[in-house]
Formats: sequence, structure tokens, C-alpha cells
Amino acid sequence: MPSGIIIRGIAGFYYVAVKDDGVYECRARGIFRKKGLTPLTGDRVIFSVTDPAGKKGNIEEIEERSSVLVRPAVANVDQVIAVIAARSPDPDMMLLDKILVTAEDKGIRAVVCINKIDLDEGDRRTRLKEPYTKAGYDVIETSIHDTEGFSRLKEALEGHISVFAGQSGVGKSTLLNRIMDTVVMKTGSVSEKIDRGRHTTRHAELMELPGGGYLVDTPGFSSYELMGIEYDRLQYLYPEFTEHIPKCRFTGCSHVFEADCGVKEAVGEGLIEKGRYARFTELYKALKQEDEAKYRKSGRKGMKTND
Ligand SMILES: Nc1nc2c(ncn2[C@@H]2O[C@H](COP(=O)(O)OP(=O)(O)OP(=O)(O)O)[C@@H](O)[C@H]2O)c(=O)[nH]1
Ligand SMILES: [Mg+2]
Ligand SMILES: [Zn+2]
Repeated sequence: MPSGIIIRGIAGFYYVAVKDDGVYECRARGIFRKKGLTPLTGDRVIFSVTDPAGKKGNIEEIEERSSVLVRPAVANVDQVIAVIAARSPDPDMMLLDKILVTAEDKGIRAVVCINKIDLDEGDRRTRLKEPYTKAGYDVIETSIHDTEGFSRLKEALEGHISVFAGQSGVGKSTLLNRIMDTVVMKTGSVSEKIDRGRHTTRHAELMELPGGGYLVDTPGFSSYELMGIEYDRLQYLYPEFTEHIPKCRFTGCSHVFEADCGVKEAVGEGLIEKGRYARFTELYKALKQEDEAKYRKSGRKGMKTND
């Protein structure tokens, strides 16, 4: 039976791309529903052909997923490109950190792309870039007028299943169109979008890249929740904290409330950027509060279970 990858799913139809054999329109058999399993864009599947001429089939099997993203709903993503703009819109650093934390949590490689560097007159992009290179992330600077950073971005995408994530208006679709060398995604100015109240919400779709690999464009987020992350695990999702955690005096140090904390010292010495750390403490407190509220509700105050 042929195998392929789901590049798009709409209303119970799954479009499966098969190497050198185009795209098959497939249904999922009832068996998946019984198992509570729904095929996702990005799934590698095995299917039976029901109509060779019409290129139709039935999905028989879904291969084990290496990752599952919720926003966008895509399986097997192995790289997140977190896009911010040097300017217009001003970068939402909390959103950026949440995207990176989510990627770390799922074991997905993350790259930071600073777009619209043509609008940066000062040294803003350098200041934006530094904390993230220090944390060990690849940072790629791009603009519609530039070719060097853009080539680096194209290279980084080759052979991966990547998603673009970031605020509305940072230029994700513009970058994607340029990579595909054709207009596949609508773009627009931030104000235009707000005026029309338009949300480019659409089904997640894998675009096959000319250089190999796939890319998913994601509509800009207006809010972004960290899902399924325990507050005491958050610290491990900041790569630049790792080497400093063993220096804390207290085992189980939260790096928020305690003294003699290796992470705080590293912040003081400029080894961890203040902003990243401040946002970490903010997220930590929010997650902790959420957790406490959850246990109050379930009447098991202070108790923790693995559910
Ligand atoms: N000056 C400048 N403008 C850019 C650049 N890249 C994109 N733009 C403009 O920024 C606006 C928004 O671009 P989009 O590609 O639609 O942004 P997006 O991230 O896809 O936005 P959403 O789909 O809403 O999430 C458009 O008017 C683009 O022309 C750039 O490098 N420099
Ligand atoms: Mg877009
Ligand atoms: Zn500590």
C-alpha cells in the first residue's frame, strides 16, 4: 500500500502527498474514530487506493508521531521558526518566549527570525538578538530587501517540517511567499487587518519547499497559552539556565523566591538576560497560581498528582 504525508485536512478529507505521485484525496476509516484518533496534517500515513484514476483512497494506518502541536494542529513538526519584527509591530517578547518554551517542551528545535530589519535604524535588532544567541538559539535576521539572511533562512528550512509562529503582521506569510517564489498566502498591513477584523484563520497546510521539506504558515496569535507545562518544570525549558541550576543552594530552588540562587546570580552577572529572567518569573507565578486554583477546585489543596 502506498504511503505519504497529510498536507491538508478539510471536513473529513485528508490530502495525502505521495512522493512522485501527486496528491490523493483520502477518507479516514471508522476504526480511527473508535480509537479516538483523528488524522492530523503532518501525519505520515499508509492508505489503500479506492479509485486510482480519481486519486482517492482510504487511510489505513497512521505512523507514530514525533511531535504534536496544538496551534497550529500539526503532527511531526521538527522545527519552529519564531518570527518577530524589529519594528512594526513592536516585538512581543513574552509571546516569543512562550513559543520557545513550547518548542523546548515538545523537544522541537527552535530558531528565532528577526524580520523587517530594514525598519531598524538603531541597534535594536542587536539588542533583540543577544539574549537568544546567548541562550543557544540560531537567530536569523531578514527583510524583504535582504538576500543574505533570507538564504540562511531557506537553508535552515531544508529537509525539516517547520512552522512559522509569531505575532500578526511580522511578515510570516511574506517570507513564505518569497520562499515558495509565488503568492500562496495572503499578506497585509497590520492596520488593514485590524480595520477589517480579518483573521487569516485557516486549516494548517504543509507547503512543500522547493529545497525539500515542508513549511506551515500560522495566523498571528492574539493570545497564547502554555499548555500542559507544570510550573516546576518551566525552568528546564530555558536552555541558558541549565548550567547555573546546580549552583543553587537549595535543592528544588524555584529561582524566584530563594536566596543563594545560581540562576539569579547569573542574571546579576549578565550571563542570563534580565528580560528573559523577568518573563520567566512572571510565567512561573502564573502557572503556579493556575495549578493552585486547579487543586483548590478539586479539593486536594497542596496535593500533586500525575494525571
Ligand atoms: N518594511 C518591511 N515590511 C515587511 C517586511 N516583511 C513583511 N512586511 C510587510 O508587513 C505586513 C504584514 O506582513 P504579513 O506577511 O501579512 O504578516 P504575517 O506575519 O503573515 O501576519 P498574520 O498573517 O496576520 O499573522 C505586510 O504589509 C508586508 O508587506 C519586511 O521585511 N520589511
Ligand atoms: Mg500571515
Ligand atoms: Zn535557583
